[in-house]
Amino acid sequence: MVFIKAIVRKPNINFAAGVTSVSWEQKPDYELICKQHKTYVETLSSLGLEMVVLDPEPDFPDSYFIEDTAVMLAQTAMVTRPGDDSRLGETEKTAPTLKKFRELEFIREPGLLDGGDVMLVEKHFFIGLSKRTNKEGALQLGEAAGRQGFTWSTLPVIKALHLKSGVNYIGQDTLLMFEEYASRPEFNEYNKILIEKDEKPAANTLLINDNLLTPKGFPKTKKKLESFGTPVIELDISEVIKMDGGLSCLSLRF
Ligand code: CIR
Repeated sequence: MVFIKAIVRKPNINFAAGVTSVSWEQKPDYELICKQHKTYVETLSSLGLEMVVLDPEPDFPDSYFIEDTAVMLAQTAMVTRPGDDSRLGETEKTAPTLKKFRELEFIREPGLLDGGDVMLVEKHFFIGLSKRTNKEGALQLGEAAGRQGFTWSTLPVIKALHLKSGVNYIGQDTLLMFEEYASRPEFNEYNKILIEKDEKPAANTLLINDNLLTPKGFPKTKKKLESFGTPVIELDISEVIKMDGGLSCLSLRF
């Protein structure tokens, strides 16, 4: 799939007040995340994507994790209902921009869904059931996707916040994943590259127009990706990882 556009939101100065399970050695640094975010935007732009860069949202410290607020389908954008209360209002902030590109659909109560739980592999959506995404949310997204020519299925999220914290499609029928997913029957037909236990954040590697964006600082994963053959671009997202996020969370690509 070729991406031509991406929407991102800049982090706000209070971003460290967002939800996280990570215990920091050093508090997340605002100047540094701004620099890392800028490099991310420039990298996507250099890969041919037209970037829509939204302003920070002071009321929502996690709102630069814009991926969680919508799922881009073929004709519509599904506006989500994020599963953490503190993030529910973020969708209203994303919707006006999405409307410029797609008709909108909405996950309705009691559905909950975070975009981070949604992995598209060619024409199939894997939807993770997690603390943030429930069956009703998955069903509503699946039915909308089904109307637009996609297939879909659900699976439980293992040992992480979101599905894509632990498994991502890197092209050529191959998934990069935590060991815990390797025996899942859903993934039987795919080639697998496994993430070592001490490199978990590297599972959130992002395929963009025949390049793999991977977080900096995970040499074993980098080596495996380099042998895979697709060009690898390392990005330093140390401050994003401190907030339980990764490369995919920072944009909506379409
Ligand atoms: C949260 O807990 O919601 C944020 N601090 C991290 C969200 C990461 N988003 C993603 O994986 N799509």
